[in-house]
Amino acid sequence: MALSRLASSSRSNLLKPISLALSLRRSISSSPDDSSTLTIETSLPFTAHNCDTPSRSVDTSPKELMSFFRDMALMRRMEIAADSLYKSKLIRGFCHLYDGQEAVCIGMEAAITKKDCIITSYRDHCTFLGRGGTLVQVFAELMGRQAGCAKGKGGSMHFYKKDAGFYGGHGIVGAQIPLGCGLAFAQKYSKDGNVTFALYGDGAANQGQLFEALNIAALLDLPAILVCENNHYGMGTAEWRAAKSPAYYKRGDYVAGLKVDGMDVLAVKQACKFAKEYALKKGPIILELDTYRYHGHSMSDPGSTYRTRDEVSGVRQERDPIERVRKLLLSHDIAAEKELKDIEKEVRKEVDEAIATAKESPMPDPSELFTNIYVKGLGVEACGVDRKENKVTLP
Ligand SMILES: Cc1ncc(C[n+]2csc(CCOP(=O)(O)OP(=O)(O)O)c2C)c(N)n1
Ligand SMILES: [Mg+2]
Repeated sequence: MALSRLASSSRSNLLKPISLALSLRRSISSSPDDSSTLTIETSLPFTAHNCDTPSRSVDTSPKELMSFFRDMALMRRMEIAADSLYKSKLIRGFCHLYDGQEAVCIGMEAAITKKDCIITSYRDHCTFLGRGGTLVQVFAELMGRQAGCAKGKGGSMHFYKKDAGFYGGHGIVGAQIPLGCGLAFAQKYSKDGNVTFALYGDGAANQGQLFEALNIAALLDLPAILVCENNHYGMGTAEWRAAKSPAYYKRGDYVAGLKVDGMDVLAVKQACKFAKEYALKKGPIILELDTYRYHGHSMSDPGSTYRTRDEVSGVRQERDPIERVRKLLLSHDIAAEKELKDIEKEVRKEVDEAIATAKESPMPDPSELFTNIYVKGLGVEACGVDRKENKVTLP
């Protein structure tokens, strides 16, 4: 009974026709390397709370649209390959995949620089790639190898790339929100003109720490953009069962918010650009990005017990972020179908090669068990389980 209510109520909310994405400002014939400006209308209007709405007309170029297509296809393929590696037991432990949500990551990167910070949850593989991480670093980390971005010691949930402003990768639901506000505090303190995007899910949106962090961020006018990636489920719990008000963009009350179609990469780009400008002038803002995950919550969840297969295939058919860009490229004569298929083949090959390279990387040396744990020189003592054997003083 509950499941059928869930299936029918969420289906009607989740499906919005992809054809809406094709309401174009102008139609031109173009080439893939063309950097000239092309203006495209977002699929849906933005909905604002306590702030103006950005324009629905988004400036892009044929070149940018091609890169969106390629980058999202690469992320999709990477996550599907991670699924296979997990099933063949080459990846162990927790593993949360991002396929379906790619437009969030790609649209956000298109609006910001690597000096802006990003911090997110455990669903972090694509965010790392978007920040300039490599496929080999991703697969090596997932398989616990030395060449991984955290030397194979962090695994799926703890990707990190400080040199590109990526501060993880956090397994504790919601913990990244106050940490992200801390990053924004540092940015404000050093007056460096950059902002922090702290991403969290619709499940995390019900936690108290979000509101505590928002209060301080608003009091201090911190350049913090809190991004609720609303994929409509927290593990197997649908949003309507967990949230009295699922209007997450309004939940900051006195803090401005914007609701955005998170399956439309151009809408995400426009919203992130708007939010960055807003946050630098006025302080925190919430972006609610309406998105969807195709996989279950993690690899132990088939994702089919609390939602119907029809719901998943309906979103794929009507809102898929990659298909949306494919349609734009075709309708503007920027690329032919075959070129796009060739890109998908190239991407597949790139992923396979990266997996082969990652597999050659050795497992971490046992001595790595003692690195990156304590500050050097503290002389901390470690011992065996009986508290007597194997006592050593760590360097
Ligand atoms: C503090 C805490 N509580 C519970 C969990 C277990 N847990 C892991 S993910 C998750 C659901 C989070 O859902 P959401 O915030 O919507 O993010 P999504 O997985 O959909 O990206 C829960 C309850 C945890 N990791 N940390
Ligand atoms: Mg969720």
